[in-house]
Amino acid sequence: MSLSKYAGITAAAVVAACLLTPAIAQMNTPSPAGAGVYFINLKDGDTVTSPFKVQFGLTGMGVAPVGVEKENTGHHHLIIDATLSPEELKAPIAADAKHVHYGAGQTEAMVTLPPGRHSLQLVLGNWSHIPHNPPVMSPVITITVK
Ligand SMILES: [Cu+2]
Repeated sequence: MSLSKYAGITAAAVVAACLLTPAIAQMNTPSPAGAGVYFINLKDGDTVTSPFKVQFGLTGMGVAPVGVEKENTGHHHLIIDATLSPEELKAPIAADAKHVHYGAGQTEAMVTLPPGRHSLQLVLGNWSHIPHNPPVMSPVITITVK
């Protein structure tokens, strides 16, 4: 009777939902061709005194604060002594001492680090902290803090 028909429709709907889920999960915000982030005032091999200023450069996109969902925008993240795995590039960026968010839309910051060598990388994140697709990342640079 109609129960089996209903169950059949439900099963089809569940299968469809399962097939759609991976596609939705991979749909992070697209970035336009040619978009890039870079360190304006630091280059690989520089020596600095802590605290030091870091200026975030961005081409081909704009800066928007956290929560503002606007095409071709994002906010800066400074990744310190870490890198993001392919999986991490598809999820909200962690928030800790190695993953610093500039969610108010800052384009520069004062950074305090202990003496020694440190790697730095800029990664743009969308309104919900998820890197774009393809990710907008600077090269990793290594600096020495005196
Ligand atoms: Cu963020």
